[in-house]
Amino acid sequence: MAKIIVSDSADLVDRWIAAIKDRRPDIEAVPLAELGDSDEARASVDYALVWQPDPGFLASLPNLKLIVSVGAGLDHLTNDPLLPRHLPTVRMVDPGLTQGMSEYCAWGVLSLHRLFVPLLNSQASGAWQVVHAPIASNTRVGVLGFGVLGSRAGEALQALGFQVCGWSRSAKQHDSIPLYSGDDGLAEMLPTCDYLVLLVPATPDTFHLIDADFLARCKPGVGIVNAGRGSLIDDDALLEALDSGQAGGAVLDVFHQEPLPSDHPYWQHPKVIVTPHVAALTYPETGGEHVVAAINALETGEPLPALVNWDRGY
Ligand code: NDP
Ligand code: OXD
Repeated sequence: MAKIIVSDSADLVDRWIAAIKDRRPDIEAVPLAELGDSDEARASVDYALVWQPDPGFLASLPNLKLIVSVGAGLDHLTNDPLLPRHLPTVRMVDPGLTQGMSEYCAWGVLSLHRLFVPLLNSQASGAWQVVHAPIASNTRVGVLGFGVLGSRAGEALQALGFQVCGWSRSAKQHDSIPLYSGDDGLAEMLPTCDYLVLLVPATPDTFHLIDADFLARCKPGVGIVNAGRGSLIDDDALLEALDSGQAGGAVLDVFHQEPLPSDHPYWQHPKVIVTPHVAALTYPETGGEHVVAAINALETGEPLPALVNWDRGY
């Protein structure tokens, strides 16, 4: 019997095991915590469904054939210098995660657009302070990273009435959303956007994508929603842009260091909303379909869904 080990937060492990057993009762799904340390136990593992595995753990499984990331992001794996990159690895694609991300991005853009922070401050001081938001149809949102999550978030924002455009690494097309790619595409798109939603993955190419030069090329007062990864933003540059007015506000879910240190200026900044990496979660009940699809594809020699290409970093 093939075996998959499951490592995720304690409250989710049993739900993953049920989700896998429902679809493939012939696979033994075991919590990582119950695997044991013997060579025999490690040799019995065929597949691994993991979130933040201990460095070196995956490399210690001699018969491992497939790694499935619990998250859409991969930095929890690439932090491991011994990650067995020769093995097929698949990113998470989960309708529940995608829906959550669309909700978060819509909420983040609306929070900035509808001046939610000043309104809350007015309430706190008991002030009846009327503020007016610009018309959404005259407001352009650029989604940086137009993959599984970015494309759905862009469509949700478009459904709310915003003009939406997207940016990706490779040139792509969408029926109703103009798309840009590469450095030239970014240069063309940036000055036209009132808000930017960040949904590119953390790779060497995207490290500090949002730096002083990038921010200077944006429309003055640009609002930033970062649901991708903290490494995308040079924090000093963003803080400077927020203080000078070049950036109008930021909704930030992900940070270089998590939890965000208690003395970080973002916490108290009057133009920043901080959320604790909660933009979107993977749900075993819906994500289980993807895990089993990946195993089925591996076993039957079909192309794997959401297979990671380590040469491009995601
Ligand atoms: P995908 O791989 O489907 O999409 C990534 C997108 O980013 C693609 O459009 C890709 O371009 C683009 N991209 C990658 N590198 C570059 C680059 N150098 N320049 C321009 N575009 C680039 O990933 P997902 O949509 O599934 O996930 C995106 C990210 O969201 C994850 O990596 C993770 O960091 C984050 N995330 C955050 C969560 C949270 O709770 N905060 C929850 C889940 C995910 P192309 O289309 O050409 O490949
Ligand atoms: C993910 C995340 O990558 O939750 O899925 O951040």
